Amino acid sequence: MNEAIKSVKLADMPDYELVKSGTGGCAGCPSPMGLRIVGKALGPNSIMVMTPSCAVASIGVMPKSCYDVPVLNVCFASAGASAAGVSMSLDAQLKSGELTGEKPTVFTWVGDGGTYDIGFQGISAAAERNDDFIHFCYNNEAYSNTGVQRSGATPKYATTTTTPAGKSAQKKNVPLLMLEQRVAYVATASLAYPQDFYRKVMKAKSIKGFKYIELHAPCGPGWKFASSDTVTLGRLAVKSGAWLLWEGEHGKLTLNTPTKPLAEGKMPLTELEDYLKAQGRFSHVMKSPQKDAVIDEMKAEIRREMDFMLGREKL
Ligand SMILES: Cc1ncc(C[n+]2csc(CCOP(=O)(O)OP(=O)(O)O)c2C)c(N)n1
Ligand SMILES: [Mg+2]
Repeated sequence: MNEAIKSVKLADMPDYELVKSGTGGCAGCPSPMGLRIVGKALGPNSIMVMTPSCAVASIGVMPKSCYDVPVLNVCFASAGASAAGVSMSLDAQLKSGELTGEKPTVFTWVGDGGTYDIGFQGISAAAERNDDFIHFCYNNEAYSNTGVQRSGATPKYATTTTTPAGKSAQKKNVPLLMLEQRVAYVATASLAYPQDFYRKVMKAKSIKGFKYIELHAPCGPGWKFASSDTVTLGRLAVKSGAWLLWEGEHGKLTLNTPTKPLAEGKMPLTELEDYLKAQGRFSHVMKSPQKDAVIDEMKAEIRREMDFMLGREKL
């Protein structure tokens, strides 16, 4: 691990703003909130690759853009290939002398639909080739932009417009797949822990090769909570164990605070019910006669994942 990159206080982060005024995102949207931190860590010498998503739909009307860096907006399947191409072209230009100075940081900003489902093969292939860019998945656990359809990242029992009675399948775990692909760097992050997220972006910037960072991104309209509660939902997810914070380099896993003390039982978990009842997409569970059994099943799944990650950390 690159120990030189320590936690930075919010007040000590650079003033640079990647997201300008005029974003068309909903109030409380996690995407611009996350991108602001990304911009502070990466700075203006960056190039962003995006696929269809809320982050693209809220960019503004051409020729205006709310993003301060060059943006390449590509189709879903090609985020991995496009970012790899941009990065390789910059390498070639630096080699030929056409470009001088520091190589711009190439990064993608893609939703969970674009990462887990539609663009997965291109991202997995870039990871396997160890192409030099950061893939960010901002995971709002649904296809929010098109009206909140379920994705591979939607948790079991959550309602979406395509799972009106609650999703019946377990969610995928793409960060874990990336860990087992032994990519140069992989991390999970949360909007409620911006210093942890900033440090992880700084670390990814310092490493050459393929980096994957997944940001848990609570979506008010999709999950049905008030726009002022985005960070509260993010914090409840981490404290209840519904979202785990960890990072890995070349397959070596480290659990981060507070996930590690929570998993080890050194800190009490927040009741999962507090997380579930703070959002409308689980309201059918809270009203169901099977409520206790469903919540017990969810808690057992969290325990299983925590135990798995504690064991995996020792490898
Ligand atoms: C190949 C293809 N299929 C479907 C669409 C329609 N579409 C546009 S945005 C979107 C949802 C994307 O979901 P996600 O990547 O999670 O981003 P979010 O909307 O949640 O920000 C879909 C399905 C498309 N543009 N291209
Ligand atoms: Mg999404």
